[in-house]
Parts: sequence; structure tokens; C-alpha cells
Amino acid sequence: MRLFIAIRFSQETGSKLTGLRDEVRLHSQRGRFTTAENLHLTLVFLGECDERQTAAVRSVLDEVRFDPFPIIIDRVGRFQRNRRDIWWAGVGENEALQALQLDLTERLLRAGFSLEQRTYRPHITLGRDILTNFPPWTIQPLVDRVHTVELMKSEQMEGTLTYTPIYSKPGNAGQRGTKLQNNDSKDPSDS
Ligand code: 2AM
Repeated sequence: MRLFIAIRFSQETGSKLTGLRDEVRLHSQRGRFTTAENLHLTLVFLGECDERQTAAVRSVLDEVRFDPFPIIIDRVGRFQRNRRDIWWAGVGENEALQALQLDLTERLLRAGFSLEQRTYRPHITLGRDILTNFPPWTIQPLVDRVHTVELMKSEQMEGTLTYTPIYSKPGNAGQRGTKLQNNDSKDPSDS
């Protein structure tokens, strides 16, 4: 199956991203636009994986540790592709995101995966094959928080591109934060 590791957003951010997608659509003569439920930020694209490889990705996710971190989406931009541009919502500079992406990539490479080693440019694809004269623009920043990364399966279901989460890896700071709170409140069961 075709797999990738991604971040998905809160419902609120999702509906704002849908609004951005609709703005691009409004200004386009042509394009294939991402459905609301498919909007996501890819961390690592794995491609076709068999059962053994899928288990190996799950093990890598089990090993990874990260603290939940904020993410800011601050612009709408494009990758130019000879009049078939990809339009996306772009993520502002984010050390925690870059570190998590690098950590995952290095672990997967050590586990034997061959990955594309392109510079990571975090983006949320809003549409493909887009023809428009409209220029990219900056937006009122959308702020969300990354609590979880997900292993996603990509497949065509009855002619529709469908992404399904198949494994979920939560960040660890929430749990640690809860423990600290318990310590602060001097819960007798802590000692
Ligand atoms: P894109 O939206 O920029 O195409 C599922 O296809 C996800 O993996 C998408 O977010 C896609 O990014 C990303 N991806 C990265 N490299 C890819 C590749 N070589 N082929 C297909 N998808 C890729």
C-alpha cells in the first residue's frame, strides 16, 4: 500500500484551509482541488510499502519522541509546473517541525527505506494542475498545535483519492505535562 507520514489539523484550521482552497479555486480557470478531508501536511512520503515495511514504519514511529509544538500557516503559494501549478498553504519557519521531519527521515533511512532526499518544504496542498493568473499572497496566520503524527494510507476508492490514518503516534509532552501538574498539586499518590 501507498503510505506517507503526515500531520492533520484541528477542525477549525481545517475549515480555514478549506476557505483558502476555495479562494484559489475562485481565481482559477482550471484545477483539481483537495477535498476537505484530505488536507494534511506531509512529513515523509514513503510510497509503496508491503506488510513488513509497514510494520517497520510503525516501529520507527514507536521510537520517535517529540513534544507537541505550535505550527503557523502564514501564506498561500505555488510550485510552478508549466501551467499546471500546485497551490498550497505554506508553513512558517518551524524548528520543531524540521527536527521531527529530520528525525523521522534518519530513522527510516537507518531502517532501510530509500526516501527522496529533497529539501523539506512544508506545505499543505490545496490543489493541483491549476491554471490561474492570481499571485500568491500572505494570510492572517493560522495557528494550530501538533499533538500527533499519523501514518496514512493513500488509495483510490471508487475513483476517489482517499487518505486513511492507519497508525497514530502522539507527542510526549502532554503526558509529561500532566505528570508535572500532578507533582505541583502534591497528589499523595505521586510519592
Ligand atoms: P503533494 O501534496 O505536494 O503532492 C500523499 O501523496 C502525500 O505525499 C502528499 O502530501 C504529497 O505531497 C506527498 N508526496 C511527497 N512526495 C511524493 C511523491 N513522490 N509522490 C506522491 N506524493 C508525494
